[in-house]
Amino acid sequence: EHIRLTRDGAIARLILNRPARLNALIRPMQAELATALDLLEAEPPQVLILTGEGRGFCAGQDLTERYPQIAAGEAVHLGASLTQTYNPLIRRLNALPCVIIAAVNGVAAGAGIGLALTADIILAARQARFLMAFGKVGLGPDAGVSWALPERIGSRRALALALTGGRIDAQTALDWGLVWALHDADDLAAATQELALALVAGSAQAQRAAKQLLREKAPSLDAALARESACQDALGHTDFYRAAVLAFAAPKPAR
Ligand code: LHQ
Repeated sequence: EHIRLTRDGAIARLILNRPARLNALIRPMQAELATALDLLEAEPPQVLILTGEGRGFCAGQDLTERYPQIAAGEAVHLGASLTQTYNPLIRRLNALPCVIIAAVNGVAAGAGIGLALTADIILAARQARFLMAFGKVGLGPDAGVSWALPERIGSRRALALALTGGRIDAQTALDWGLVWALHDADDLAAATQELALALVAGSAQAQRAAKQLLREKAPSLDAALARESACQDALGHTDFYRAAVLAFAAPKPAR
């Protein structure tokens, strides 16, 4: 099994598990990811942790997969591969209502960056690297990277990285706002778990609303204000909000 999906209460973990190839993506792995997404969609956790087994996060598309075809002089159809496998995967991860934390334990290259960018919060090991490997193999950015990377680090930095096939280290990723926090490799799993636990102590509905409001930018201030009002109206009816107000504002018993 190239993908492991585990659950611990409201926290789910999706682990890329092909460590000998730095979790490079092959077809059976894509199929397993699709099955994992079926389960996550049917019963969404409050928090999903996305991480890689071994010393890599995800080295992107497995470059050996199409070797036989290319060596035999046959045509390869990357567009079909994207529309049939990568695009649905990225779309489905983005559409999950839960908070997604990516724990980038090592190198993220090519489509591996696209996977990390589906997360709401990215934590990384100090030795993690983000490598725009697409250019090196003569391809353009895919797996949502052309949309999500400029949104995180700005269009000029994203373009320069894409043009040079450049890599940034974890510290630069932190400085550029791609990553929320860095941890020593040995501490990353524990720090991720700690963040996940802090999140599940919060209101799932409020987190869902924050995701909706912030990930899809409203076209105007008025549209944003209208969306905020609608969300807040719904959240005002939740037990979480009512209990928090009661706990905060109840008159203190006289001493
Ligand atoms: C790999 C890979 C790999 C196979 C490491 N494939 N074996 C999407 C959809 C549709 C079509 C096409 O494209 C895309 C988008 C993409 O993702 S394109 C980008 C594809 N990825 C890359 O070009 C990255 C290629 N890998 C590397 O440049 C290096 O391996 C990095 C910089 C990631 C890691 O370097 P090192 O830390 O020095 O590790 P390593 O190179 O020794 O890798 C360990 C093993 O993993 C090694 O195998 P070996 O048998 O020698 O131990 C690598 O061959 C294998 N591996 N990435 N993408």
